[in-house]
Amino acid sequence: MQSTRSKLIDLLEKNKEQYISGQSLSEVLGISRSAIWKHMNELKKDGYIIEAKSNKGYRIIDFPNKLSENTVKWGLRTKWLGKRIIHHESIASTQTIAHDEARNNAPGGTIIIADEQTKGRGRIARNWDSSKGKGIWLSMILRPEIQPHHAPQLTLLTATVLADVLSNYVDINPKIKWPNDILMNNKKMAGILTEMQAEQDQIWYVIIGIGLNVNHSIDDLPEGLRNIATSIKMETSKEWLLKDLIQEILVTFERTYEDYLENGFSEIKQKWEGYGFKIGQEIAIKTLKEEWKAPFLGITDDGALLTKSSSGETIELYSAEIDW
Ligand code: BT5
Repeated sequence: MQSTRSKLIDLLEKNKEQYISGQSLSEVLGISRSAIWKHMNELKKDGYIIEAKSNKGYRIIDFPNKLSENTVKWGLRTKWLGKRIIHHESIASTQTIAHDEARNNAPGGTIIIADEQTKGRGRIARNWDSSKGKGIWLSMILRPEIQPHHAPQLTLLTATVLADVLSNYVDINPKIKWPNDILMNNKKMAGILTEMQAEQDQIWYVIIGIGLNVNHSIDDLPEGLRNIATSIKMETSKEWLLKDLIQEILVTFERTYEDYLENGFSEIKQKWEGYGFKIGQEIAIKTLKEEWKAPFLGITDDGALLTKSSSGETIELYSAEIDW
């Protein structure tokens, strides 16, 4: 259910051009005028700029460039994704909270975001640097009715969503490096971590974690990442509103995901290959048994990497060490 706070923000947003009186707010929301006044003070603490004029009422002037449940919800044009948002200023990892929430029956579409993660996670216990206020550190809970072995398709889907937002909204030309890195000029700008709880033929829930570097200058990155990572600001020379980018990601994700559930993976696959890093070019592959070079041909329906064996047959690789 929509909280009184977000209803209040909606009302103020819809009446942006004019003042709305305390009396009418209290009638519409069914709460006292002093309760309205308390909510207004809370919104100001969140960073909203609200003008209050004695015979006229309230008017919203500006919203904060600070994440909160309200700022992300304000103006969010999704049907179900992000209808419930849990925001933390500082947390070990949004993935951990998302797992706890999902186990406690949180609905699909629940979003966890944090300003900072102190133990952000990559794949196979690698770290994800998540410095305060600089990027989007977000996990979403999904409950798709798909076969568990199709879940890796969701990682590829998410990568195309991020690439679409970066191309269409930010206006840069990203590449997707198999399986889950978003690159700009050969440096990593975003990573995706998909985790799930499932039985043999049923998914209980999927958690998709997105880490996207947004307003980092080079000095905001740890030294070890400065040669291999980048941010939207480093590529565009300007600051971006995190809230706007999150909304773009959520809207694009919802549309793409619904389309995928209805029509399957083939469109995503095509799109992915359009963004694919080094498609058609030679890569160096290393398995436990051998090392060889072969062209990267594309991806399969279940997200495997399509290439040639050392003897020239087309093969699918699910995991291998690849030197790009
Ligand atoms: C990933 O892992 O790329 C998945 C990252 C997912 C992060 C999100 S943030 C929200 C949610 N909560 C979490 O705790 N995690 C998810 P992987 O492919 O394993 O890449 C990890 C490697 O990327 C590290 O070993 C570093 O080399 C590099 N790296 C770490 N932090 C980075 C950053 N901020 N930007 C670019 N590269 C980074």
